[in-house]
Amino acid sequence: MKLLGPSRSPYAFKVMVMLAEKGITCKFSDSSPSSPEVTAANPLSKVPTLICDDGKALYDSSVIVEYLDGIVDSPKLIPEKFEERVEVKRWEALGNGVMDASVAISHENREPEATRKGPDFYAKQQKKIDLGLAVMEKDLGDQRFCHGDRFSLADISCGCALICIDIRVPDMGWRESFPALARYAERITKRTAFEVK
Ligand SMILES: N[C@@H](CCC(=O)N[C@@H](CS)C(=O)NCC(=O)O)C(=O)O
Repeated sequence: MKLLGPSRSPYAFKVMVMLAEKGITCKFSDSSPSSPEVTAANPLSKVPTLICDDGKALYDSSVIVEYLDGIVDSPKLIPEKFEERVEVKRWEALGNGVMDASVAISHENREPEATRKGPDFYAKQQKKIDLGLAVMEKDLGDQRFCHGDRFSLADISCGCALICIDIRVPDMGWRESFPALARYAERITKRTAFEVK
């Protein structure tokens, strides 16, 4: 198996954490979305793209993590029970949405100031992050893990989203407004799997 996509992509990083948590060996290629390797495998030219051992390409981090959880039984990071599965996937969507908004802001910040989109764009993305974190803060409460009593894809998604904000929007200062998430981030990012970067 080979994972295409630089670890600075938060979506690729999410897959790398999943690989590490599952103990799956995989080759990595620091390929950009427009590289020939990615465009040949993924019609959407996006990373992460996973090339499976049979040559099949999988894309979108959500599909890739589902695949990885399925090919190795333990530890199970996406619950099998329907309601729990949906709940964990909801956390995943929340994490991905916060990453989308953070990535959108950081991309815009790289544009020349004169051609940048206006304050409405920034306010819209910031609102997604603020409201997303507010739901995470409320749902996490004083639990040890995002869902249930053990580590799951919900934690990978939430942890990666919080790391993504720190990297992409470093001056956001979210920790004061979301103290439970701040404590959680401190704890969860100490897991070995989050040190794969
Ligand atoms: N929903 C996708 C998002 C992937 C994504 O947008 N990746 C960015 C890199 S961080 C990309 O490939 N951008 C190139 C493009 O959108 O053309 C996932 O979870 O994998």
